[in-house]
Amino acid sequence: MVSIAKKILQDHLVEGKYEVGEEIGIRIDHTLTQDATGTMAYLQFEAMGLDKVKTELSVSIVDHNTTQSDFKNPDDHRYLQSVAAKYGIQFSRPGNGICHQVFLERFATPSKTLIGSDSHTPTAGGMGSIAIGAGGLDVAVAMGGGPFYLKTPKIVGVKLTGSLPDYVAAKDVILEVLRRINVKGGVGKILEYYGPGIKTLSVPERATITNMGAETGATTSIFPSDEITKDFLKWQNREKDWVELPAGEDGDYDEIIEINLSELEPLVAKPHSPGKVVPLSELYGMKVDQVAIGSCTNSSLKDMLTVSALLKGRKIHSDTVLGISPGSRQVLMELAKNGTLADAITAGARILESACGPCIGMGFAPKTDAVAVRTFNRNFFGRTGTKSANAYLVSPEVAVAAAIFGEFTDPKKLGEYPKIEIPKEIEIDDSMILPPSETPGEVAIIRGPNIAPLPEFQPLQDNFEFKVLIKAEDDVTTDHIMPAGSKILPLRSNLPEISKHVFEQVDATFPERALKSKEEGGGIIIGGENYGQGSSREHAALAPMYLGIKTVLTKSFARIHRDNLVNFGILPLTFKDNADYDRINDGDVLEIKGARTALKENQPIIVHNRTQNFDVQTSYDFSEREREILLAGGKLSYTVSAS
Ligand code: MIC
Ligand code: SF4
Repeated sequence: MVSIAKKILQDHLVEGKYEVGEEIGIRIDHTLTQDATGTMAYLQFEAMGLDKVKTELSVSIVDHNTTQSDFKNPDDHRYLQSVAAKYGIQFSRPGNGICHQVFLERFATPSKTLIGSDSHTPTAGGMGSIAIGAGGLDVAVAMGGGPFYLKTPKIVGVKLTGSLPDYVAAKDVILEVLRRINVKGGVGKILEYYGPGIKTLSVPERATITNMGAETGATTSIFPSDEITKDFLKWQNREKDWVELPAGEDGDYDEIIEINLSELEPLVAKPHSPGKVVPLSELYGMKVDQVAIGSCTNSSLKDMLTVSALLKGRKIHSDTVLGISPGSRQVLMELAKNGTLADAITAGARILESACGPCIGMGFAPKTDAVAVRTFNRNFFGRTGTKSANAYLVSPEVAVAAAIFGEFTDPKKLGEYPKIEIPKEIEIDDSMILPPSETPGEVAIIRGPNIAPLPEFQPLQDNFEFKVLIKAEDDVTTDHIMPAGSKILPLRSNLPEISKHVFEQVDATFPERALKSKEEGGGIIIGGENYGQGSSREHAALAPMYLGIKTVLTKSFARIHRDNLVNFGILPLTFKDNADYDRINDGDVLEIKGARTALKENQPIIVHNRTQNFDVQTSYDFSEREREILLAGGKLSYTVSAS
């Protein structure tokens, strides 16, 4: 047998040889965008000049920018709605829910390939799709019928045995994976779950695990498609979408991780990394100021019913605030209809919109120096919207206990673990998902003043002379490079404006210094290990490009960010000898001679430090296609000129 992941990838192979580490091109069946990355993706799709998407299914979901403190968010929504109507895309309106939850409920299909302009696209892996997060431009190209390129990943089998004890949740499974392999351990790999333990997990629980698998740096994560998947699809009135994908066996994998579910205990990821996992018991007694429950990781009906059942008949602690965002309108509607929403409200929960909300700093920011306990997947520095806050990631069960007792404590104190009955039948109402127009020729694209045109892309220069503008440490996230939050996220369709916030949390003078050196030839960023981990936001490449950044030289890159840099014509190079990282200083002037020739001939690029007069040997692992993209000045120029 072969693993599920390998089978789906091979079935979709259109270019290259399936060999670990080699670049392959795969056919993409489904695409997903959310609004914060979607506006840029659709501007790029428009620039390709096509009449219609060429995928089986493309979905545009509005869930990130829903604060609407002025015209910017609603302008973007109208733009996205008009684009969807015109180009054959399903449009999930604001209020309908978080992209991954909505996609899982209404669209995800076993054995299909999906790419999404959001790093948590692997949520659909809980349904047996190969679901990969990518930059918006890659999604735009896939909508145009182009393949998606990736390095053939290793397939790691995650063997689950046993069953989860009471008060231990799916979230603890993925926290355990992170405890073992940390935030880089999944790079170049797909995590495929198998073993008898999977039969104890529902589709939403599987999706919690595949969703947060993104935090390991993995290409994606996937579960088999079995009777449990079939029942979920039936429940969603989509039984026809079911395809069986039998679980793999020990011999199918390049590596194996074994987890006995029965031995797990509640875990917590401490600030500021999802990889800083410790047993909850280590934190018992620590005061908790804020609890937020929701996000694409933990907002399914099962999660929400558990939360309501635990809150029932209790009141939250007077020093702790609690916010709950149900993952979708479908979930919210069920809670409202069966009355369990009232249990949460009575307990003192603030019910937030079915959207990303606090997960991406869009409202519900915690107080100064807060301990914020969240069921989310990321606790990067500054992401809550309050710089001094410390965010801890936990399961919904642990979150409720913290809200009730005002401190980290054993959730068993809440009494017997509630037995959750999921309603046999739920109301399926897709009226907030608008199908594309039947007369697309008549649809005009609506562009408000917040939608700025795309910048011009120049072919790669041969010679560079640039200043080191910042020396970043290990594990710098895209939230460091291009922060989100309620002030900055609305600027996603306006590059000149959003670029004023690059590296704001780390060094607020960066944009100004970068623009100055742009006039003198441009800048270079020096980075540590795993540079650009986290989000798929291509703005973390586009905005630095706009500020004149030509090259990023690091110890290593996170996958999506590296691809985004290539897509926008910024050279991502790595040190041949990491010791050179220490020799370069902020402000040094570096130069590269003959970059075009080197790339054309697939020869190494040497970076000369002019200030200190030494050479830095660098490496790259670009495929021929990527070298051509870089030479053309980015993927858009490359794609448009190729078509
Ligand atoms: C995130 O969780 O960081 C986001 C916001 O959903 C991002 C996408 C974005 O920055 O728009 C992601 O995960 O890719
Ligand atoms: Fe939205 Fe948070 Fe999920 Fe990103 S991680 S898609 S911001 S809920």
